[in-house]
Parts: sequence; structure tokens; C-alpha cells
Amino acid sequence: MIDLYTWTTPNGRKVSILLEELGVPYKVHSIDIGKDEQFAPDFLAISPNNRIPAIVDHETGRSLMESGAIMLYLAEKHDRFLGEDRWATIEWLMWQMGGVGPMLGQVHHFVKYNPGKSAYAEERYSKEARRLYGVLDKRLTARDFVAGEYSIADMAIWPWISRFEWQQIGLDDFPNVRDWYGRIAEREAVQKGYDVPHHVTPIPLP
Ligand SMILES: N[C@@H](CCC(=O)N[C@@H](CS)C(=O)NCC(=O)O)C(=O)O
Repeated sequence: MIDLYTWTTPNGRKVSILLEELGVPYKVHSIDIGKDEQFAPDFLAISPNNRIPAIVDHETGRSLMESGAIMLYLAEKHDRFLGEDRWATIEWLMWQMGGVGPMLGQVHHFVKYNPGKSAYAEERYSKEARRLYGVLDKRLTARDFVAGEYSIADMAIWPWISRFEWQQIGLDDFPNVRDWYGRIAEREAVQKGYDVPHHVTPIPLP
């Protein structure tokens, strides 16, 4: 059994989507980051960076923080969703971890939650968001999924794109991203994983 510590955010949903895709049993523990539950000593023992998601795998005794590490661990353990070209999968997973997550996170912070506080930051991160969407759109020109077949890289990127409205991005401007987003949104495991630890809204559709 796996314990998943998570909240209703893109980084949390990445892991619940993967667990649903794998079909392995897991127990959900809500860590409400709006109430600072990520700073509780019990949680810090598992996730010393005070961030969700984190897991404890009781079968192996391993605990892990950082969504990318968790996804690689689970994919390797079950030998699934690493794609036919493992290094392409890792490459695009790292692209999400190093670029999409941090940059779109800044868009949410400045554009969605603190508009008007810093025109510079709003412009900088919005521009970066459009650049990243452009990179993804180009990558998806000749393939259905970022590493060829559906993999943990898609599962890592997709929850960030599901916030396209927060980012004031029109998906019709990026047709390959729009189609890829729709293909993934149709998956039952994605719909279930999106609602962990609880339902907030239906999956936004363009
Ligand atoms: N690089 C980390 C980022 C995790 C992260 O930023 N989690 C956010 C929610 S999406 C969080 O827990 N924030 C709590 C805080 O900032 O104190 C990962 O991918 O797991």
C-alpha cells in the first residue's frame, strides 16, 4: 500500500493520475497547504522541503518527496509509462520539472492571485508561459504524446496545462497542445486522479 500526501494542485495531481493509471491501491492524506499543514512535523519527516506531493511505499519502506522523483520511482517499480524511448520521457519530464512547473507557478502567483502588483513579473512570466506552450506545441506536431507513447512526461505536464485559464492562454492558439490535452482529459484514470484528494471543479475544457 502507498500513502499519498497531496493537495488539489498540478504537482499533487500528477502523482494521483499516475497511481490511477497504474491501478495500484493507495491511501490519500490531504495536506491543506492553505492551512499550512505542509509545515506539520509529521509531514516534514516525509517531505523536508514542506511541499506536496510525497509518498510512503510501505512495501519497500521508501518515502519520497518531489513529484518527478516519485513518478520515476513508481514508473520504474511497475515498469510502465516510461515510454519506448526512456530518455525522451525523462527529458520531457525534466522539462516540466525545471520549466513548466516553476514558470507557470509564477504566472499563477502574479497573474491569477496578485494582478497589478508587478507589471514586470506579469509580463515576464506570461511571455515565458507562451514560449513554453509554443515549445510543447512544436514537440507535438508529429506525435500524439511528448515522448511518442503516453508516459509519465505527459502526466507531469498535463495538470499544468489544465490551468490554461488561470494562465490566460487560449488553447486554440496552440492546436497541437489543445488536441493532446483533450486526448488525455478523456482518460478515465486522469479524470479520477484529477479529483484527488477531493473534487474542486470539472476538468476545464477549451
Ligand atoms: N518541485 C516540487 C514542487 C512541489 C510544490 O511546489 N508543491 C506546492 C503545491 S503545487 C506546495 O506544496 N506548496 C506549499 C508551500 O509552498 O509551502 C515537486 O514537483 O514536487
